[in-house]
Amino acid sequence: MKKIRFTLTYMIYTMKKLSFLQIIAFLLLLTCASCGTQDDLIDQPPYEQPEERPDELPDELPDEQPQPTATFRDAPYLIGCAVVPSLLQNNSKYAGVVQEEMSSITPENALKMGALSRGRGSYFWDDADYLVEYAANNRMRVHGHTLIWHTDLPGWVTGFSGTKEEWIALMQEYIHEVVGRYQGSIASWDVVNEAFNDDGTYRNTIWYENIGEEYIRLAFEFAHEADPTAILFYNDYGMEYSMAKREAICTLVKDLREEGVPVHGIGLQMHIDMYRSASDLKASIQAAADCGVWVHVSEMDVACNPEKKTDFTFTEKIAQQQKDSYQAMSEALLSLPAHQRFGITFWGVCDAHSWLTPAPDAPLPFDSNFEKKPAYEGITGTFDK
Ligand code: 9MR
Repeated sequence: MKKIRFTLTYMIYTMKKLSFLQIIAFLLLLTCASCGTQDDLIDQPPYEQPEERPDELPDELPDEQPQPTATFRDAPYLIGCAVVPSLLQNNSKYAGVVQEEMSSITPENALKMGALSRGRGSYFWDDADYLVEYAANNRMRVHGHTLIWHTDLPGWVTGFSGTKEEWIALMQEYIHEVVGRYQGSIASWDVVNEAFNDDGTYRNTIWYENIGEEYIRLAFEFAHEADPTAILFYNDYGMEYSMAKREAICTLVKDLREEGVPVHGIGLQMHIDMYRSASDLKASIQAAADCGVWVHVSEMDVACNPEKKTDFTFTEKIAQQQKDSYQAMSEALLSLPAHQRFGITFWGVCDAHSWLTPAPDAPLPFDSNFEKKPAYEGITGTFDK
């Protein structure tokens, strides 16, 4: 009682010493402090009783947590595949694998002249537009395949007759239209595809016949004019088995670059079979890299039934051999400086949709049910080596 009386006397004494405004401020402060306390209580999570702790630790500690397994998206280079718009649109498993695993796509056919060009100045863009938009929505790179090739040409081109200058104008117009349309959204192009025979001589294509070997240089220049930011590739198969072709491609690329022609990369298609030696793969990748350009393994698949036997079975032994080929390829790419690894593109999403599998075969890292094959691990197993 004595204590309360003392406190009241002290408060009255203090208040007498304060101005009116100071008293109001003091009272406001008291009110706010009490509001804060109530809010804090409301916000507090419900109290939880701590679980009872065992007095002793169990005799055996649980095993280490399993490490998450690497996926294609963890690769130290971009992994992609060739895609078909109708399958992306209508097959959810197909779309699922592309979305979960791929960082890059190449339209398998939608950007070929035969698919795009309906007549001079007339184009069918729908499929290519769809893929470019799909890639943008899924944050994937698009690699454009292919501008100048000897096959898959529209009838109006194979039937065209004109002077060399008219052929050059036709080619220029086409490259400007296509590359220009996708400027900034298609990162890279196979500008010229398969210009050499296996013996290293020029393939006698409609372009070579009508323009001469100069058509290659011109195609790169036209593509660069249409999109100066695009990475431009010479793309071909066979560098792993033909020394003559390897030599011809490397000489072409080095010569063009010395002349200042914008050639930025070599695409090695790599349609190989499981009997191809790891040293062949490595040597061809290294030869391309020695040209000082980007290296793209651009259409890889590993045929397991190159003899096209009708009674082919994909045994465990074959699966292992195929795995070794994919592993060797990834190791070869990883042996290059990072700034030269453009990536690996598989030619299809799964075995069922490969260009090879009208015949019995199993060339890709995903089987026909979109399940991962040993080949998948062959690749992911190289990532942290
Ligand atoms: O896989 C492609 C197939 O669907 C087409 O019918 C064919 C003709 O356009 O081209 C296939 O892809 C080829 C690629 O464009 C160039 N390198 C060889 C590929 C397999 O033939």
